[in-house]
Amino acid sequence: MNNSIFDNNEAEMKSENTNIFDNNAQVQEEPIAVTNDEPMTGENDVYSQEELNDPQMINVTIADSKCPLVILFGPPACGKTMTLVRLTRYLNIQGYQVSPIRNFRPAHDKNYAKLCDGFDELINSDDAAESTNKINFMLVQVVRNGRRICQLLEAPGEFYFDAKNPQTPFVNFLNTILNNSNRKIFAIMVEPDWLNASDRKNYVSRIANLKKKMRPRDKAIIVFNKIDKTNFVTSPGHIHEASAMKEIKDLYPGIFTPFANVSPIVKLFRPYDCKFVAFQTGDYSLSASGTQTFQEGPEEYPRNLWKHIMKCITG
Ligand SMILES: Nc1nc2c(ncn2[C@@H]2O[C@H](COP(=O)(O)OP(=O)(O)OP(=O)(O)O)[C@@H](O)[C@H]2O)c(=O)[nH]1
Ligand SMILES: [Mg+2]
Repeated sequence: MNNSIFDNNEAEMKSENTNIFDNNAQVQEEPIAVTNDEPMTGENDVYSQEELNDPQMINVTIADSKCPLVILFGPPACGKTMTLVRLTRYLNIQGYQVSPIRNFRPAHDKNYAKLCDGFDELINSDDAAESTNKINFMLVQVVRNGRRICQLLEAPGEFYFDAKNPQTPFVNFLNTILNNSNRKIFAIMVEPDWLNASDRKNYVSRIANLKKKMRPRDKAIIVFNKIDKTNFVTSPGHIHEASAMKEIKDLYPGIFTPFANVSPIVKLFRPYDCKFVAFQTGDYSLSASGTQTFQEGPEEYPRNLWKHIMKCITG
C-alpha cells in the first residue's frame, strides 16, 4: 500500500509531527536516537522500522475477544483522544477503574509503554497538547467491581479516514479489529465546519463502508463533537437535539442512510438504527507560553455518551 494515504495536513491545532506517514517526509533508514533525558514522543518511539516502512505491518493485539470494544472512529483532529480523556475523567469520578491494556502494542512502542505508566497523570493534565500529541494508540479497559465492562480504542485518525486519499481500503490492523469477534460499538465522530463538502461526502462514503463491516449485534453512535462551536447549546450540557441532528444531516448528506430502519413499523418510531449524541470534550485556550490548555466540559456530555454506550453494550 502506498504510504501517501497517511499524508494529512488538515489536522487543525495539532502538532505538526503527529503524522509520521507524511508523503513528503523522508523515510528514516535508521531509528532516531533518543537520549535518556529527552521525552519519548518521537515517531520512532511509536512505530518499529517495519511499521514505518509499511503501515500494513502495524501490529496491535486485542487479547480479550469477548469484552465489547468501543471504537472511537473519526478523522484526524475530530477529538478522539480528548473524548477518551473526558470519558475517563468522568468514569473515574463515577467509581469505574479505567486503565491501559499493556499488551495492545508490541514492546518496541516505547511511547505506549510510557503512556501506560503515566496514564493517570496524562488523563488529569490540563495541558491538552500533552494528551493529543502523546496518545496515538491506546486501548483501555473500563472495570467496575472487578468486572471488565468494555474496552475503549483510540488510534490515529488517518487510519480511519484520510481526506487526501478517501478511497483507500482500511489498513490491515483495522480490518483485523473489525473482523474479530468482540461486539463493537462505533462512536463515529463528526464535527461542525469540517473541511469541504466533497471531503464530508467522502467521509459519509467511508461510514457506509464501515457499516458493511458491522455485524448485526454491532452498534453505532454518531457523536457530534465540538458542539460548543455551534449555536445549538441552550445551557451547559444541554442542546437543541433536533436542530443539531438536522445540521449533521445537512453537512454530511446521507450519513444516517446506512443506518435507516427498513421495517415499516419500526421505522415509524425509530427511523435509524444508530444513536445520535452531541458532545464537548472541553474548552481550549492558549496559555501565555503558547501551549493549549484544556478545561473539561460539562459533565452532562460524558454522562450522556456513557449512557448510550452502556445501552449499546447491554442492548
Ligand atoms: N472547541 C472544541 N475543540 C475540541 C473539542 N475536542 C477536541 N477539540 C480540539 O481538537 C483538537 C484535536 O483533538 P484530538 O482529541 O487530539 O483529536 P483526534 O481525533 O484524537 O486526532 P488524531 O489523533 O490526530 O486522529 C484538540 O487539540 C482541540 O483543539 C471540543 O469538544 N470542543
Ligand atoms: Mg488522537
